[in-house]
Amino acid sequence: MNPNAYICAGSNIGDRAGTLLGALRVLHDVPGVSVEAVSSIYETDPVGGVAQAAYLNLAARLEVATTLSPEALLTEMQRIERAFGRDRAHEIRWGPRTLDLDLLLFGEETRATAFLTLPHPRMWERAFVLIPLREVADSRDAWLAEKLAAFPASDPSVRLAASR
Ligand code: A4P
Ligand code: MG
Repeated sequence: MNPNAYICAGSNIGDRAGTLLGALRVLHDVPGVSVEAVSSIYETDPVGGVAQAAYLNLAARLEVATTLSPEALLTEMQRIERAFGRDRAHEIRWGPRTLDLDLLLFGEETRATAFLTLPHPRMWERAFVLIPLREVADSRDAWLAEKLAAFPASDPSVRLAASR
């Protein structure tokens, strides 16, 4: 069976919602990737200590062909970030960006390289990731739903902006 991958998308510059939804359309067109579920869009307070505008964030569940590696998927995600105007050379860590695509989980794969760490090392600390992720967790990934249920279902820093 094809593995599920989970991603988080964020934007705090420009047409934030248009960017997030546009990025998902492009991702769905990547061979071997099917966007199966998309969460509501949330407006979220910036995390990371850099003063900047509020983000819009969402989470999505992808079904990924077994021929596509986690590294290949992240490479496609970074290509999409660039296509939506992301310029890593001129930005600060945790600072504002048109589009950030983070790979949270890829089946049961684990990685610990600079290019790719799986599961995403900061996901369990971030309400802006966990609250949308609850909406798209597959019953097939029972461990995930169980783990997410241990976190608060709401947080004042994560506000519903557009229901799915
Ligand atoms: N990388 C390693 N593992 C992964 C992974 N699982 N998913 C590498 C994505 N990338 C991964 O990422 C830096 C490097 O991480 C890349 O070279 C990639 O190969 P980046 O996207 O270039 O830089 P970044 O996003 O500024 O850094 P970082 O550390 O990934 O930050 P985060 O954790 O993505 O946080 N506040 C709100 N409310 N909403 C947000 O969406 N996002 C951030 C960025 C900060 N504050 C936020 C939000
Ligand atoms: Mg990132």
